[in-house]
Amino acid sequence: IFASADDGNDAASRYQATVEQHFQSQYGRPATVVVSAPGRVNLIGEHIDYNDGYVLPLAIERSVVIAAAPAPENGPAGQANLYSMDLAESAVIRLDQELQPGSESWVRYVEGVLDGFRQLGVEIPAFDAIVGSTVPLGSGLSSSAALEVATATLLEQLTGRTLGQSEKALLCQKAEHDYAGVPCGIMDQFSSVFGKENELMLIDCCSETVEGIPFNASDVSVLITNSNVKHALVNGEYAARRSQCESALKKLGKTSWRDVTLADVEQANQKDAVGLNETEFRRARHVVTEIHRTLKATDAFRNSDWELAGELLYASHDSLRDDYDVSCPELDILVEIARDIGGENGVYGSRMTGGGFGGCTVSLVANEHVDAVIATITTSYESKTGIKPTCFSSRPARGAHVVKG
Ligand code: GAF
Repeated sequence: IFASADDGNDAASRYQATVEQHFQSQYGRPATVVVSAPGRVNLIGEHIDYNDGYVLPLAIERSVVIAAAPAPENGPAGQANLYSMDLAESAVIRLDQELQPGSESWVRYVEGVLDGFRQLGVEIPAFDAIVGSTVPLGSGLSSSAALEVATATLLEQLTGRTLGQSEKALLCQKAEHDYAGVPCGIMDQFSSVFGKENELMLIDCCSETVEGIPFNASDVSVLITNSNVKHALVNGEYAARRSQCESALKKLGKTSWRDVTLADVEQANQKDAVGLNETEFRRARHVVTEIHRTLKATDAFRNSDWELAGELLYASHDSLRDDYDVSCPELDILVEIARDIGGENGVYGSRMTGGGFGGCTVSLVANEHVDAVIATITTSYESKTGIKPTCFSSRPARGAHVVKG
């Protein structure tokens, strides 16, 4: 846990220096460019970024860092050489051929972004790179979006083609669709691009605009707890949720979830009405109630009303568990532990965050209780599941940027 803003920034600088040094020892020359792009944690507005909703994430003090340099004159032409520090794995991307989706590895996120630049008519020069990440991989904190956005930020430097912020986020979202096969919304890539210190982001997923919500609260922390479980079939389930929602919206006779009320959904559940099946009814109920909760929670955060914000976090979790079916026993246990600790011991609210089926919870915790809360969560979760959780808190961090170059 970083005790102060300076600790967080120091840790980030140290990590950037480590990745840069790794470049020097691997390739025998200094990196000319170093870029950093953060992961994110979503406070509320889950599974509604692809349902015309609003989401309220913050970029976190955990990032993907890439150190790179153009290939040396005498090096192998027409390829990008990559090395992942976390996976201890090298990869070569051939730049003298067409890029094609198909890879199953982390390299697909890089390839997807390279292809996005190519489709803009930008020529990619040969380069060498080291990739490092302090975002836990595959834990619902957007490690893949951070890698995509870091890659795009690197390519801006290497090619001289600068993208608009939304353009960059959307290019990265397309990389995720085309190369990872995940039909995601815009939240993760927007968060990694638009993040600002001391601000939450209210992202309007219809207009694709971002409003900064000040959050430099000295009295509460955003505590992230990794359940350290990942359940299979996540991607298939994600795509299934998307199509169930599309089908429900169509049956409701609307073109946007913004125009659907809870009364519409409830009516549609009556016999002989438009015929939402039971699953579609619950999906629809999650979408409309979560849109409403997100706007209400945004006001609560604006007003530093932590009790109300916390209640809405719990309500969001219940809806994701019961109506959207994207939680899992381990996440439910973490949220129950938070509820048991309770407001009187500093926990205002808690919920699963990100795509679900494992990964992390996010909790709103009074600062003076954070250490005690972490201790209780750790002991309790381990005794109930046999798994050690990982906890850290994060303030809102700066979005993707060039560290050197
Ligand atoms: C994943 C997706 F990538 C996001 O777009 C979002 O839908 C999220 O799951 C759920 O809110 O992170």
